[in-house]
Amino acid sequence: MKLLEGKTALITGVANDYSIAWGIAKALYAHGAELAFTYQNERLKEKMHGLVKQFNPRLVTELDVTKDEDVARVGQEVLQTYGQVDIFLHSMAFVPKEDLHGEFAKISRSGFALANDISAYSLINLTNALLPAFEAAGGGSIIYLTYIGGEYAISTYGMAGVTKAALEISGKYLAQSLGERKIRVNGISAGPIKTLAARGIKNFSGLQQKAQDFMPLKGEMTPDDVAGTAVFLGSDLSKSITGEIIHVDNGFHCVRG
Ligand code: 0WD
Repeated sequence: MKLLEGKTALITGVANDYSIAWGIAKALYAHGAELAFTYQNERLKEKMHGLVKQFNPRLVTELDVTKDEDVARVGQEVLQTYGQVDIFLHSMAFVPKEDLHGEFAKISRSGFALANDISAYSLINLTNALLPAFEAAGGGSIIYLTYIGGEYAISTYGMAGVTKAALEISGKYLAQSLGERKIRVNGISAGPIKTLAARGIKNFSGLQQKAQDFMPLKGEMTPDDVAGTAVFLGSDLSKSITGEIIHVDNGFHCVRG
């Protein structure tokens, strides 16, 4: 039996077919989920429609999480199109370059606010917009992507780590407040994976190599390596797990050299 048969998943954060969200979308679909997609802006519209055609999605819609009207509209569109939602994948992040690469003490007020708005607050406001659709399903599973730089200071990750700490604790408070409605909220803390967002991080290859040297399980990680955990968290196999963060990082989190 397919683990996600009869479930509908909203996938955010596909920028291209290197995105972690893309690897997860493929796996959710293979396990029987029906998919809906968002893309960040008009510029990506045509490319996204071409990319996701293979999943026959009924909804492919624009979503800039800094716009309240986009967030509210997506919640309504999901409910109108599918009548419910069972899985929401949050796979988005942004930090202005100057606040990612500069000296940490020099992070700007506006950069701090924007980075947290896009990377962390979006989990809260999108969840809120999707509540009617989750309620129609009688519960569901929210899955977000995070990184160990939210737990420890990792050089070159800086402000992005601050947003991950905010995202992770937001996930736990959401888990607490939505538990009665059978909505679960869990994070996947992924190891370094070469994507568009990763390329924005200074010396990402160096960081990736350093992590790989320490990882108990060897080898470069890909989105497909993360996808199985998303299938598990989206499925009823994990029905008693919420407020959790699973490290899918070849074991990097458990070693200190
Ligand atoms: O090593 C990595 N790649 C890791 C990534 C390790 C651990 C965690 N993560 C996290 C990221 O922080 C992010 O939360 O995984 C998530 C997905 O990241 P990704 O797959 O590495 O990156 P990417 O393919 O670039 O997708 C992120 C997307 C954006 O792409 P851009 O073009 O900015 O690189 O986030 C989306 C956008 O599609 N995004 C937005 N979506 C809606 N509204 C917005 C926005 N304002 N800003 C960015």
